[in-house]
Amino acid sequence: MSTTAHSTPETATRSQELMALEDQYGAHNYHPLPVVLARGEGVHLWDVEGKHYFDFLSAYSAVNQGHCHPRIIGALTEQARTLTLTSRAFFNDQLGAAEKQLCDLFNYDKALLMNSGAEAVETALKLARKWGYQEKGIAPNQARIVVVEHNFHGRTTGIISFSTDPDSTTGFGPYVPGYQVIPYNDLDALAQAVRDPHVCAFLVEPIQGEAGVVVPSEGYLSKAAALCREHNVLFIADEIQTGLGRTGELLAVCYEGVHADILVLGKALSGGVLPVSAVLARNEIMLTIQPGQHGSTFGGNPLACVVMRAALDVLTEEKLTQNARALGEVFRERMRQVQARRPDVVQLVRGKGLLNAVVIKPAADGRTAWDVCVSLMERGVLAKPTHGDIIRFAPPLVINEEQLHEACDVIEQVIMAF
Ligand code: IF1
Repeated sequence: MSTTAHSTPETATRSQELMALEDQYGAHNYHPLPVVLARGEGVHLWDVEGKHYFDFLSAYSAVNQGHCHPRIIGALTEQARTLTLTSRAFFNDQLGAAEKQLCDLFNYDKALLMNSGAEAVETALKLARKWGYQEKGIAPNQARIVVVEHNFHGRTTGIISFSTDPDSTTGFGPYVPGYQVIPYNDLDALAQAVRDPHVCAFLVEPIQGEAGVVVPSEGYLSKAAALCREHNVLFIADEIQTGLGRTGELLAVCYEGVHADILVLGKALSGGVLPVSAVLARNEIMLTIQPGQHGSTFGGNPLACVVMRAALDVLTEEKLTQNARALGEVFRERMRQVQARRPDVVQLVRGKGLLNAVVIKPAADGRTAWDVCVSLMERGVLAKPTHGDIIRFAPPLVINEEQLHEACDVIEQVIMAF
């Protein structure tokens, strides 16, 4: 029982009451902006007091299809009345078709469905190691996987073992061995690392999301994939945040024609309706895992399968990738105009499609990107800073040009007044 009092003032708003509840009864593993959301539709969010916001985070790119998309919710409610979970001890009538739809859309032999993104990344790492031993002939327990600095692939103890962010690693050791960290966007470092015959895979985000929408040099991904092929190393693309239309291509690796050996998807795979993630690979890799060697209670459940199929249908039929490509250009042009007027505030603008970031120079009085985000929130635009000075802007891909300009007007007002 908590010993500290958590009373809220008599005139507390509903939002304040709800924030106090979380403060008293919830773990303090986040520091949210002080807004309590109650309803969402498309690009729109409303807080408990009914105030409207444009969502410019999309739950970190999990809501590419917009909040509560009617087609996805329809599929969810229909299946929820029918059959939600059987476990994989038995077959169900939705999994095969869902796996086929994934394999056809992304051009792979097989799919393995999990729940969270971290679980899918862990699955990819296990597949790579298994392949390393069985197909590449690496000595037992000697497999190594190359990763990059400032990576973000999830929060499990296995994944944070190769994080370079002290917030992700400090106090969570001992760490899982078998990883080598090299600089991002550095082909010489990769060329050197993959020469080690114990290396079975290279895991990389095509654009680093959490690091602050860090876009690598033109050609990095294709040359990295070529180096992996040359040294019989699996190229694992973590497209959990960059995939599913977010960057203006179906996958961010498509900009360079790269077909990853192992593709990892999550977040918007369900349109933000429930957790579903997937790992896709060719037979030679996927079949290194045999019955009983990997799984999850909810992995491949019929409810998630139906939701995923509707989310993918919405993505393709509503041409969200094309919209992200076009409106991303509009957004960056608007932000560059703001940068030109306030170069003392906007350090740079970067991104692809509707995954963008604006780097803010801290003000002389110490105000930071956080303060910009609080001002944006007060004016009805929700975005979140990362690493102090970077604001990620990632609206749902269903946003239209009029809504984009309306939100950009707010961003411009806030930055001009900063
Ligand atoms: C949080 C960050 C983003 C991801 C990539 C795997 C995962 C993620 C490229 C794991 C998840 C989420 C996690 C969430 C906030 C958000 C995030 F700030 F943490 F780093 F997007 F950048 N690969 N990213 O981005 O997927 O297990 O969460 O489903 O932990 O606060 P997950």
